[in-house]
Amino acid sequence: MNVPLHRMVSLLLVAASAFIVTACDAATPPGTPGKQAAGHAADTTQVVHVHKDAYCGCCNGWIEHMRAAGFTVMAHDSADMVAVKQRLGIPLAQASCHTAEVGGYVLEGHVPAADVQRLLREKPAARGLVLPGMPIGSPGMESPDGRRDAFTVALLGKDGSLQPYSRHP
Ligand SMILES: [Cu+2]
Repeated sequence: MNVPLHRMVSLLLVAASAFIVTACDAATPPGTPGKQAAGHAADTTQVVHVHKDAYCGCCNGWIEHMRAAGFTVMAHDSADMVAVKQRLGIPLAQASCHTAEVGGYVLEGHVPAADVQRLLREKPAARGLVLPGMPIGSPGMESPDGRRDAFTVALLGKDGSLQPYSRHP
């Protein structure tokens, strides 16, 4: 059931965000916990601001993942995510569902918290991290059958260039 969704995603990324949300919701397991206390002590002093569509289920899954890793997350619903991505300098070819800001960096999509922590620790001269699409098995995109697709998070340069940042088998 995930294969058609996965194929659809790349096509949908340049389409209306409402379609992305629909695909997103379809892949989100029901019963995702709504609240989870952020109790871990970590290098997460900076608030993660997440821009998302109000009806995006997997966006909430990623938010819970970030909170579980110790981040403080503030969610901001937007009816025009394409405009948000353009404002924050996310190339549309790299688009996913939600777009986040933390510590002067942008985060596109279901980037694992460990990569964000490394980013904030190493502080490279870059615009941020991008994980285009919505890879099955990435944080917030967990599959009920346990499937995990390989994916690579890329470092987005200030000039729009991309280079591999972390590979997730
Ligand atoms: Cu998503």
